[in-house]
Amino acid sequence: MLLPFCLSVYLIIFLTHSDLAQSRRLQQNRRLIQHENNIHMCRNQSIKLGARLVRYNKVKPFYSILDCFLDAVKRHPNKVFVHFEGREYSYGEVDKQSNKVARALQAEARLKEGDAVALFLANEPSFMWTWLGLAKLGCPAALLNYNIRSKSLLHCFSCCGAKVIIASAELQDAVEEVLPTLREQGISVYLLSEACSIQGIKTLSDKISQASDQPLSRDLRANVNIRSTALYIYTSGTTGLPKAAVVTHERVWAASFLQAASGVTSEDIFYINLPLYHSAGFLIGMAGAIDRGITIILRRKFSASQFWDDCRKYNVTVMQYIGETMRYLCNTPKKDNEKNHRVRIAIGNGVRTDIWTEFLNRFGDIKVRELYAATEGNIGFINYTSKIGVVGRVNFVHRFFFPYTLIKFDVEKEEPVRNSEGLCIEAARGETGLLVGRITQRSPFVGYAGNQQQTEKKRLRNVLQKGDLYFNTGDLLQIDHQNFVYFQDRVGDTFRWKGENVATSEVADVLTMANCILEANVYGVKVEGHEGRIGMAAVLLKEGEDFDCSGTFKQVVNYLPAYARPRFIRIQSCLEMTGTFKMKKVRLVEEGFEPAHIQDPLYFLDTEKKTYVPMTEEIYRAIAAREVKL
Ligand SMILES: *[C@@H]1O[C@H](CO)[C@@H](O)[C@H](O)[C@H]1NC(C)=O
Ligand SMILES: *[C@@H]1O[C@H](CO)[C@@H](O)[C@H](O)[C@H]1NC(C)=O
Ligand SMILES: CC(=O)N[C@H]1CO[C@H](CO)[C@@H](O)[C@@H]1O
Repeated sequence: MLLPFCLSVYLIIFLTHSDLAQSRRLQQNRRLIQHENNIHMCRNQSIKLGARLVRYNKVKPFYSILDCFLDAVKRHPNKVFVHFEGREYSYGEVDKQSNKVARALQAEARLKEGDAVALFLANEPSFMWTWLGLAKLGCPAALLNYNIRSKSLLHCFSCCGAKVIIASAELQDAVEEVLPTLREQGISVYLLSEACSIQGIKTLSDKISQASDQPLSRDLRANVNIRSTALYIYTSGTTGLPKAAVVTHERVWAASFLQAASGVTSEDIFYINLPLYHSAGFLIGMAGAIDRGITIILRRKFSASQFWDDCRKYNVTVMQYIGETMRYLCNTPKKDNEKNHRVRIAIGNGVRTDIWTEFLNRFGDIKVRELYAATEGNIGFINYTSKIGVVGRVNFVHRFFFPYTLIKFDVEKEEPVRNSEGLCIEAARGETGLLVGRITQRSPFVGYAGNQQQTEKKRLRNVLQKGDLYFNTGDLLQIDHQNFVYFQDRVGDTFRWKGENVATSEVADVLTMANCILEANVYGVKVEGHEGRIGMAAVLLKEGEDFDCSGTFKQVVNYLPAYARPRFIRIQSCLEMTGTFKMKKVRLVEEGFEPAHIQDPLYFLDTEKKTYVPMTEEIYRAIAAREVKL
């Protein structure tokens, strides 16, 4: 009998074993019994986690992830909390450091409970203790992506309503660029540095080092409860600039339980190489590690060549991944010792079936916990099956508690198919459909901070009945005859490259600011041997203008992070529209960037020459042969 358990209102865990029995019928009984035990353990574990969340919903005073950290500090002050660039920081040290941060900010910025503070920080331990310090003051933190600049940075900053921004010293230039606007708005700008000669930027490190490390009173955060906003995490929705998803304390708990649900114990050592500004790194990685009371190995950024050496050096037992991670690891040259490590669990999402198989063949018996969830979404799946390529398994009990469905989607028109009554049509078994989750009391959609319009856009009405309301995930999935769920693609106006989601309209806005471009249609195209899709644009030039290779390059590089830049630009004499005046993308996406197949003038963003250059067969071949770094 298969039993699903609801871990929380947002995350559902699927436990299943029948596929194992099917696919490995020939395996010995012993192995099967072992597996049955695992299933029971998982099931027991998820009952326990579900019960914990129910308890946290009631207990007074509210028990937050910060309280959990403080308990871990009491239990093992000398245990290493984080290893970073050759230094280790114990639970006790990080706690004291966060007290100092909280006291410095209290004195300097006069922060009080509920004030949002924007963090513009690199992946380093100061990210962790600055956030903990803010939590001690009852202040929600907005986690800004450190790759964003100028207009995007200002936009992200302003949508969380913060009056204070704290930046890493290495990001000083990016802050300086937007400083005049910040000052106009009366924002206090702090740099984690001892000195700074720029007027309007205050230093914080000196104040932190002078502050007392004594614990702060719990009264400072007396009003924080499970429904309070803990964080703002930015997501690239379907349109426009990034949006700040409101992350409540309840959601922090739900996400941090994923480690426990994946079988991580207090003995494990967790490797974080994903950015802490995303929910994967911050919530599943760091908050999850706090929940388990374990040691984190933190890296500034992912490095495929260092990966296994780090794992061996620090005895890493649990790794986190996104689809790209596994592909990059599989692309490294084969070595004799590559099965020699202690990694036993991998938690993440987005790995493709072929890569998943290759990864296991090369790096040994690692339990892959593939999950599907959106930061702001109201449903999620985690793979508890042994079926490669599957993100989860569904059944009727789950659908009863968390009603969702896959509906037929017209990729050409980029909208759900509706029948004569104006209702959506459910996709058949084995057919790809758009995943939508009904918005209910139990599975709410909190929405985006300060952006009612975007929140509304993610809502889909009249789906199966007149007047009903669903959350539109923007993801195409497939459910097969055995109830296994497969991720297919992402629809709408985003593409995903290097693990980041990019809103095409944001890129288009930047392109049309270039002098020569009148209109731009931005989309992502597949590149052989890479995860996701790389940015490409079809553009219409202004009357009488030629394409300005270097001007457009400057525009793109000044305003967009590397992963969002259109690497290919195709000049068209008119941009094709749909009946509802949306730009048509489907054919452009299919046509890709092969010069032999495209009559329009085609350009390539050459990072070495620092300009767009005409796209040639030679460049095309070099990309295919991976001689050009994308
Ligand atoms: C799960 O819980 C049941 C009873 O609640 C217990 O009998 C069983 O041994 C547990 N299984 C594991 C693997 O912990
Ligand atoms: C890793 O484990 C080995 C053997 O148990 C131990 O000697 C070593 O100190 C550990 N390394 C770290 C960084 O904890
Ligand atoms: C819990 C569980 O069985 N998870 C599985 C998810 O899929 C991978 C790929 O085969 C398995 O290795 C995991 O065991």
